[in-house]
Amino acid sequence: MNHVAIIMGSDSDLPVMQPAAEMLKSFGISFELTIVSAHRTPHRLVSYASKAKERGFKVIIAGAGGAAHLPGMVASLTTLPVIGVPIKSSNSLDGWDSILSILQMPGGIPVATVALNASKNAGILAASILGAFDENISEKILEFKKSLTAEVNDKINKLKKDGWQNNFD
Ligand code: RP5
Repeated sequence: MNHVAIIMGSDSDLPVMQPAAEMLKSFGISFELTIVSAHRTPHRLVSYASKAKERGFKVIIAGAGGAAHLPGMVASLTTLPVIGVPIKSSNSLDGWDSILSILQMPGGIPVATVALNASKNAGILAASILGAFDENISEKILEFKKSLTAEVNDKINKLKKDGWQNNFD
């Protein structure tokens, strides 16, 4: 059974959405990835979102650019948590169109919106939601966070080696 659904408005969104898939893979979380367009396949959107829970998904990650109605519409049709990824696409002015379309939801229909093009964070957030009920996933997220700390520590040491003064450590 796939635990996470990754959907996007177009195949042109794939390069931006791929890091979400890679994060899920690294945590050993199963997912499916497909195109659902709010404007070009509205009936598919209704059908996909309405069936997502009965199909066994626990979280939906939805990415779209421009007038990005996909995440909000999906959230209106399911009780599953929906994570929205605003995408700076070919039809975006500067990305704000997509950010605001996904972020500024009316009261009652939340979409957990990550930063512009930040599908990596969407993958981690989806894992965190599943990790709240699964110790194995939670441990993998902890390891991932430790690796981030180790990376920064290496950079701190490199700065010191390069001669930058630091009286803290
Ligand atoms: C949005 O329009 C999609 O999510 C995509 O970001 C954008 C452009 O789509 P294409 O014209 O590349 O198919 O609905």
